[in-house]
Amino acid sequence: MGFKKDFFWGGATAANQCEGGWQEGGKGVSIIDVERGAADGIPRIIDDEVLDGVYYPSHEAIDFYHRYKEDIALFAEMGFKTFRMSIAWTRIFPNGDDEEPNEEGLAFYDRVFDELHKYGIEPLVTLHHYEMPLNLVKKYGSWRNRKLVDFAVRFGVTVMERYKDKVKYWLTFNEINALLTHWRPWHQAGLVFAEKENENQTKLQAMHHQLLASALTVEAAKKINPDFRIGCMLIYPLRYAATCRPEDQVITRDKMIPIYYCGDVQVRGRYTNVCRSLWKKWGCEPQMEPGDEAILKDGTVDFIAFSYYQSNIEGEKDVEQLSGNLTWGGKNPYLKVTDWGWQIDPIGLRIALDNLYDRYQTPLYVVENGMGAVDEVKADGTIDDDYRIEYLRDHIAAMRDAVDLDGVDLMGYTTWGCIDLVSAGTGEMKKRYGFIYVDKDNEGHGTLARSRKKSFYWYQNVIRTNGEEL
Ligand code: BGP
Repeated sequence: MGFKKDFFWGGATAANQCEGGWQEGGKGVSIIDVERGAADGIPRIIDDEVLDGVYYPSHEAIDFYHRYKEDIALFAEMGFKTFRMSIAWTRIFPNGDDEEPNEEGLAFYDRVFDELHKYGIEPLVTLHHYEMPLNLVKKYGSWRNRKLVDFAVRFGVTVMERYKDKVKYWLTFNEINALLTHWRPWHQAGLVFAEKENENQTKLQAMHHQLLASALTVEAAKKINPDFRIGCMLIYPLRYAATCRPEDQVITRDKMIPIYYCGDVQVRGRYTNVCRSLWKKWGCEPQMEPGDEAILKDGTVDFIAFSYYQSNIEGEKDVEQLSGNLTWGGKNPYLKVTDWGWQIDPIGLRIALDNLYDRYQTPLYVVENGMGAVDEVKADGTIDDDYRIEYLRDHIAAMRDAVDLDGVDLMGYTTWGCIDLVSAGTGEMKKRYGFIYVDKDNEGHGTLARSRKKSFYWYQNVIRTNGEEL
């Protein structure tokens, strides 16, 4: 009983939130490099180009680009079996439409993978994690343009060929379904909507292009190395009906449709009744070319990776709404919230695992979970993040129940932001998830020095005991 012997314990990051080095090694400008941090109630803003005198959090981030050796040594000290990271598209194809890849960028990730393997840490690599070359947004209108499929497949095939003996586990698009449910340009994969544009139509079309790119990449990957294991990656915000009124169950199911939309295509290989019901509701559907259905059918994934942070409630009447960043949906009187208004629901993770496994019967991988919180560094340098330990402990216990009691096939668990990094939602450093503290503030001040929080030692023991001692 308990977690598998070869369970993948580890942590997760994304290139644009940790690497920095935005102009180094021939890297091109990414859409994230022109995005400011949220300030004084003003949400993140995307500029047209890098402006003088403006602070962009991604430019230096936590400088993983130069400090990866030190960081990987700390992950190894915790006993990580895996490390989830992404490859910045702009390091490999600076403009996205370049004919040839950038060797310096390829060589950087060679060094990172070699360093991980030195400690026996298996990389888990996301191809697209909320960034893309700014050039593809400006010149082609991002994913609304079918040309993006070819550029993305070229990027995927290039890195898979290059790292075929160094990386076995891949994810095509981070939280791919967030394109349908969220409203940030990077959630919507570079889409900045034009006036009078039919947003829902554009979303469905852009989503179709991403699903094609994912399927074509999976198909090509299997030829590059038949041992590759490739997953989709879904955002999974659980939803409960606010009351036991039958109408509220229907509303809740409806709200889950965009959440399941991509899983249905990427696992089952076709637009299901669930997907088609969204087309009906939105009054539009993606335009397909002959052969597209076959592409989707042939490019299904081996496993489902997902992020889980919170649950919400849905209903027709009097549902008090939450106000935190990236949260949407109603307040649950039985749950506490984080400082950023995200509802804390460990049992919800068990339910999420059950829902996904019951529906798809495909191995699952929890690749993001964690609690963004303000940490206080004491005078002696220690950081007692008991709240983080409590959050993770309860979620791991719920995960164990899903495995032991419900029979879910679970591959691994990578906590989000295992080292403090830039928040995707707000651009802040203050919203910390890490076991490792990074000395840097929201305005970019700090030494970037790393230090171990109390949770560092706690997680080390969790991994040592394969989740037995929480
Ligand atoms: C997920 C993203 C991550 C990460 C996380 C936490 O949706 O995949 O990139 O950022 O959310 O969100 P935030 O950084 O806004 O706290």
